Amino acid sequence: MRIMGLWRFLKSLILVNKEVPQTRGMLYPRESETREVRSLDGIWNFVRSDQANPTQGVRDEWYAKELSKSRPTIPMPVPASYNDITTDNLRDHVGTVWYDRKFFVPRSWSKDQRIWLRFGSVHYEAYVWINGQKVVKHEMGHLPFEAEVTDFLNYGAENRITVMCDNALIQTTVPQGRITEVPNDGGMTIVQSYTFDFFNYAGIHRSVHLYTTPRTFIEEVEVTTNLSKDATVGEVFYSVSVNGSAANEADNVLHIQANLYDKEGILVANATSDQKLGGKLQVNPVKPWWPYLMHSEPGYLYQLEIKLLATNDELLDVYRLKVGIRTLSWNSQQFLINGKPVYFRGFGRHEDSDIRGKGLDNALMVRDFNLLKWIGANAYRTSHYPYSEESMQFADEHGIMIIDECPSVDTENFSQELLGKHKSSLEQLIHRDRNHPSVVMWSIANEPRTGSVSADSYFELVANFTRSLDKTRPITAAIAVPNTQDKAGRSLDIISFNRYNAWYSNAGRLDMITQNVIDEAIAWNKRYNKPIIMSEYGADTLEGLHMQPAYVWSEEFQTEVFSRHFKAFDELRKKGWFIGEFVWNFADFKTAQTYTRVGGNKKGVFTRARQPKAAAHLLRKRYFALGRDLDQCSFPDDLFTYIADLIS
Ligand code: GCB
Repeated sequence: MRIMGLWRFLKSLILVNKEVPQTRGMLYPRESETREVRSLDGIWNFVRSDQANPTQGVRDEWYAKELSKSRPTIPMPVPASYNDITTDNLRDHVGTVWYDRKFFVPRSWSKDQRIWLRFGSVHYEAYVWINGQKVVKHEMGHLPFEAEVTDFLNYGAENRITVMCDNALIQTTVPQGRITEVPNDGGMTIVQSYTFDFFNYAGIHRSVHLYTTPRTFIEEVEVTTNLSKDATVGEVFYSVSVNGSAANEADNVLHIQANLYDKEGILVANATSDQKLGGKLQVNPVKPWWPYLMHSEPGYLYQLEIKLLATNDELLDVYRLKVGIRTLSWNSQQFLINGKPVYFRGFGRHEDSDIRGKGLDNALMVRDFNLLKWIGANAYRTSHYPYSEESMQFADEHGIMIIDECPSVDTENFSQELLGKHKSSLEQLIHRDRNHPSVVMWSIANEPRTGSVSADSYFELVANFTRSLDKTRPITAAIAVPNTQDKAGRSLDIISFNRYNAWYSNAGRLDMITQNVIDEAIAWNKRYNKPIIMSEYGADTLEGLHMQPAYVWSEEFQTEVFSRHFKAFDELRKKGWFIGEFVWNFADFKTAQTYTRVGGNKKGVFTRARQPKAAAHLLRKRYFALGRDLDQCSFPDDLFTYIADLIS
């Protein structure tokens, strides 16, 4: 046993940099004059496998016919997590579940085009069949995947799609978990455990689309932007990849016509590509993309129209996407957008709500953005996994800055296989999100166990890999080990730390917050000479529980905890290298069952139903005060409640 342990330890020290599979395509499905999009969202049929026999459905080929022919099915909404839909213990199911539904493909789609099937995300692993034939397999929640299904479909006829989804997390999945078999009253049962603090919701979490492309089509568009020093001239660099036979014909020189339109739909720049299908558009005068409250017109987006043309100028394909023109830069003290230093004021969040779990919900998304703007936040971290593409587009539109986090949380037991998956999660994330102006930083992990020796080379490899994919954004990770033990910080550009003073340490001691926060931030900065963010702080709070003097779990306590942190942050801001404060959490959210959680994690500033707790009003005053002081924003009329004309 001890020899095995030693061997595992030694192996973890000699991690090597292996290639990871490269994502292709995956442009967000959009209609155009050359493309059609259909949604497969709705009510699907659902079967759970026997926990003790998770591969039975594959062996018995449940995908070969309708699921209802193999097992009784129940209705299941898509998109949604399946866990909280039923009244039985589906919530705690471990292993595989099955979905199917029928759909029609119009006869017109059979003509000279390609059909793609795209999932916004399935957690955690998905196997997909069309009419009984396997079309794609994908591992990793929260990220999209797609497959061409042109040759699998019946045109002008009915089709069947079957999905098997596996929620099991083990030591080499991202995130990690453990599956154990333990005795229960009925004999033995399978139990999923994990150390991270949110419920492992599973299922078809985001929309399922069928979309068409021409035979030769725009497969990828990559955009980067630049601004002149005086911010009057903007540049948009685009690079396009094309897929299809026309791309390989020697006498057919494909080219791109790129047109850029402003918000009013006026053409402000156009260009024809070079032979590599890339080029530059210049906008003069430009309206840069600014974060919310940093400018009177935040989130300014242009529309980039990409037209793929054949030699004879025949139009082959058209794809449009929104583009924000901005620059990012950073040094050992600051993070700057369009040359202006940024002070982040925001939240760690979760995709989580009652009943639908982590399922995409447009009503919830719009409500959340309304609350973010109401409270004066300018940023959030996608703790602890990539959020929906729809929410990324919304953040672009509203000027909310995003620290974009991959699904690596509480990472430990660093192995070669885990490293490969971790890198793949970042590759998929960056491929998906690289064109979003709202994405200003990559977070490569949350609370990894960076005290261990093997974390050193592991995070160096992960950070270098991330940099090799995108040099335009800085890299961070939210670290919780004491700075004296940490081994990952040297590989990052910006240090984020999570700490729960007066909660997990010195519970209830409001007098032990301010100085501890100041001391710890200074220590991180001294150790690494990099900008510092406090990426998590907070206190569980039961809405409606009031206690004076403040007592843990009460609304008064959360308010006081925030206020003591604000004091520390204001001290730290004077130092020049402290660049942001993020409350944990935006809203209450569900976790695994433990005696420290009452119906879930209650550190939300908003309840799970998205109503403010008392501390929300305090936080709102602070975020707007910071906005006015740092970015000259104005106050909303209702920020302060009239008390008496004795008080100004
Ligand atoms: C943390 C984690 C977060 C937890 C939070 C808490 O440090 O990053 O996922 O939810 O603490 O409330 O315990």
